[in-house]
Amino acid sequence: MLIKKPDGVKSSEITPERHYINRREFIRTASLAGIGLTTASFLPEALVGQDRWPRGKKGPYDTDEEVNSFKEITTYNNFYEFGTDKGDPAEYSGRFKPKPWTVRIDGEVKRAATFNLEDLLKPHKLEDRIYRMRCVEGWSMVIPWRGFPLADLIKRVEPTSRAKFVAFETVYRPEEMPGQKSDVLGWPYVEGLRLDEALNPLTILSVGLYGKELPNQNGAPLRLVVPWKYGFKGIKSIVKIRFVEKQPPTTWNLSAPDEYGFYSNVNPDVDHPRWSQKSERRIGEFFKRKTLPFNGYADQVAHLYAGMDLRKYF
Ligand SMILES: Nc1nc2c(c(=O)[nH]1)N[C@H]1C(S)=C(S)[C@@H](COP(=O)(O)O)O[C@H]1N2
Ligand SMILES: [Mo]
Repeated sequence: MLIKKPDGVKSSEITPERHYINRREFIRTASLAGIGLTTASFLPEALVGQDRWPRGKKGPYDTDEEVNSFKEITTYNNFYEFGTDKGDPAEYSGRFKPKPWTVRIDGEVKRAATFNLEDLLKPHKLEDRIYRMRCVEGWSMVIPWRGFPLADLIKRVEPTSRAKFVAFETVYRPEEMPGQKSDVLGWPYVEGLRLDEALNPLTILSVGLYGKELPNQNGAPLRLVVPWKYGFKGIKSIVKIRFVEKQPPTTWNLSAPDEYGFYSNVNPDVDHPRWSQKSERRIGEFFKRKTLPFNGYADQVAHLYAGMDLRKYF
C-alpha cells in the first residue's frame, strides 16, 4: 500500500475481463434475439469460463450486488507475505502448507487453549456471506465468503471482564512465505479489533470462498473478514488470537501511522494523506462508484462509534 499508487489497477490487469456484460444478460439477450442458444458452449470462452456465484440476497447479511468472479478474487490479492504485486500471492503461495494448522487463543479468557483447526471449527456452522470489500488503495470487490461469526468463537472461550480488544497474528514462515524475507513490513503481520467490533454479527472468521476452501492467496486456512473496514484489517492465515486490555499494535499503523489508523473504518469523508477515499473502482468495472460510509454497512455498525470523532479515530 505504500508502494502502489491508489487505484493503480487497469482493467487489462484482470484476466479475463468482464467485458461489461454478464453471462446471464448475454444469454437472455441472445435468446431474445432469436439466436436460440441451447447451450453456452458457443459463447466466447471469456464469457462462460468463469464460475459466477449466483447473484441475489440469500441471507440478511448478503449484498445483492454482482459478485466478482472466482478468478478475480483469487488472482488480484494483497498478501505481502508472498510479495507486493497483486499477482504475487497467487503465483508464489503454492508452497505454503495450510494443513495441519493450529490456532493459539489466550490472554484475558477463561478457556485459553491451542486448537487444531478441525477442533476449532467443529462446533461452528459454516455459512456463506456475500460481502462488499473495500481496499484502502481505492478498489473493491464483492466476495462470497464461507465462515462463521467471530462472536460465536469469542463466547466459547469466555473473555474475562478485563478483555477490551482482540489481537490477531499471522503465521511466520519465511521458508514458505518469500515476502517475509523482505522488510517491506514488520513480521509477523498483526491486527486488532475492539471487543465490540469483534462481537458484531458482521465480523466473521472465514475458511472459504465461492463454496470452496480458502485458496492460499486469500489467507488459508483461516482469516478475518470485517466488511465495514478497509481490507487490511482482514488479517490472513491466523495462528494467534489474544484477548487484551489495551489497544494492540497493528502492522499498517506501525508502518505508517499517519496513513493507517487502528479503526480504519471505510470513510469517504476522511481522505488518505496521499489520495481521496471518496470513490472506488469495483474490480471488473470501468467507471468508478461512490464509496459509502462504513462501506455501506452503516446501519449495522455506526452505533459502535457514536460520539467518536472519526477524523481523529481514523
Ligand atoms: N497477513 C496478511 N493479511 C492481509 C494482508 C497482508 O499483506 N498480510 N493484506 C490485507 C489487504 S491490504 C487486503 S485488501 C486484504 C485482501 O484480501 P483478499 O486478497 O482475500 O481479497 O487482505 C488483508 N490481509
Ligand atoms: Mo488492502
